[in-house]
Amino acid sequence: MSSSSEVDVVIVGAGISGLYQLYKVRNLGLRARVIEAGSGVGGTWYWNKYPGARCDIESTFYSYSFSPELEQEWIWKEKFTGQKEILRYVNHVADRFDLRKDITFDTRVTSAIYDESAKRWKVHTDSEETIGAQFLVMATGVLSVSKMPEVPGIDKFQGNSYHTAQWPDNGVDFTGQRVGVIGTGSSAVQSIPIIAKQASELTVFQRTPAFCLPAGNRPLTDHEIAQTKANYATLREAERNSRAGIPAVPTTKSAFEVSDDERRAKYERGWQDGNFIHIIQSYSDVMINKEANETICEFVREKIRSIVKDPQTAETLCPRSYAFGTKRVCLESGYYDAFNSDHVHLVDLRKTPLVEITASGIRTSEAEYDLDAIVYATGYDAVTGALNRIDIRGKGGVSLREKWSDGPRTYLGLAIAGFPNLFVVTGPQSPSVFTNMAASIEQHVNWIADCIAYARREGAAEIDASADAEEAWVAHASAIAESTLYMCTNSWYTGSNVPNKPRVLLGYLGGLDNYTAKCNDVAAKQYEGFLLTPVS
Ligand code: NA7
Repeated sequence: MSSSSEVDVVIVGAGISGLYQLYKVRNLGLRARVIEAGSGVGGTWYWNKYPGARCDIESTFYSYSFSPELEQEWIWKEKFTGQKEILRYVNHVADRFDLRKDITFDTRVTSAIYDESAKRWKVHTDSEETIGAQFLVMATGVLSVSKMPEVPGIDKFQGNSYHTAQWPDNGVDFTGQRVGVIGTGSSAVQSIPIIAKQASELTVFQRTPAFCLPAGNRPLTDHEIAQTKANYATLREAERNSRAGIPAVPTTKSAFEVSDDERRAKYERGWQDGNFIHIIQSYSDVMINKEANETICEFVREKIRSIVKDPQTAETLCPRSYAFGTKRVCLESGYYDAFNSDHVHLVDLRKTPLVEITASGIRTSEAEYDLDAIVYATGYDAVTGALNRIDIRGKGGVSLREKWSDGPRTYLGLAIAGFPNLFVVTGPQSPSVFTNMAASIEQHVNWIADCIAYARREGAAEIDASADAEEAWVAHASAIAESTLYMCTNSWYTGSNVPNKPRVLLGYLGGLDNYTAKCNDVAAKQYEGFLLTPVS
């Protein structure tokens, strides 16, 4: 039965972004509804229950900073937190701030249509509800639409198939099974060592090898936990003022201004620390100059050769076709070592491409592999995927899909010209994907809440990014992207993992610090680049 209701703000998604956005708009005294497709809170951490799922940012920084009380009462026990513990934390936050009462679970938003005369959004759900709201915040996440490979026969397989992003709640026991894993990104790198411990035979189908650093995950000592708690304010300040949402000392030195030994020692510290961001930021030119970047690539390749005993397998695992850091670097816990086991095999799909999935397994151009289970660790339609799934129509009935047919266009990654009163958390052309996501999320949500408060204070019915401001931001973001090595690599960062997706860098590379300064400046100048329409 259809129903309708009216609120001030609709928020789509109850992950880390959506929950905090709800908290913030409630504090403005606004009525809000959150619509969430899952049966619980957590977003990415709700869905990604695959074995070994773990955050690649240290727990000290991958958490909310808005509540000092929460920071003090919650204890992160490990250096890098696993999925279950993050989900426990997000559920704790939902309870502690009494957020659940405004969240509707198991419901998808199907369309959002802007009513120009009422200057309000009409949000439709798959449970036939229509919710009217002045503001619409898309907190749909960057890795929330999973992607299967474009290979024939997927439905023919008679064994069990799993995508890492839709893992069964009760887990999977692969004991005694012949398992195939397709993909070698972060999800595969994290799950393979665990699947290898159970499976009788594990075959990994690799198209592009990943650069991996050892996570070096370990329990935090009581002293470390106490130190973090005593210094949270300073740590958070450093986090916010950093390029990637993790405190780091920026350098203006080229990789070639130092000796080979000094350079290696720096990379070694990043390697030992499981800190790929420190390596990416180690020298000023490593992400813009191929030769400088190659010094990191070769450092990692040497490490791979030192871990993986079979020289042929080691070479196949060595990335060569792209620059370090231009695909998300993976943190591994026994990934490379897994290939030292006799029952773990590596298939190089560059040499013997995937032909089809058959009833009994996987066929490449060279061989047929009989399997009991296939794990698809084949990634996501990232950043724009979840937004484009919803039929979003702004002024003049223009659909967001049409507007973005040549690639996403936003102002600050937060607003879209012609789509008034709509905001995006972790949107395209925001720095989120290149940062500690938690730090970016808080910055975005705070800014959006302030902007909504401003519009209401000003008595505006509508606040819309101007086409000029959007144009300038897109040009600025793409000029930075073009000056780096990121655009040379096919990855989800550039949208090139999805057929026919426009090849555009989906994040902003100017740094979270500079980006925050720009956003603050826009706000200080009465939301420069936005057009306000008064209530008529
Ligand atoms: P990723 O990083 O996008 O990895 C997907 C993997 O799947 C990658 O190795 C792909 O190879 C591979 N893939 C995708 N399609 C195919 C086909 N058709 N054939 C063979 N191999 C294929 O996704 P993840 O889930 O691992 O990680 C996503 C993010 O989560 C990660 O970046 C972290 O931020 C956390 P390709 O590289 O395209 O050749």
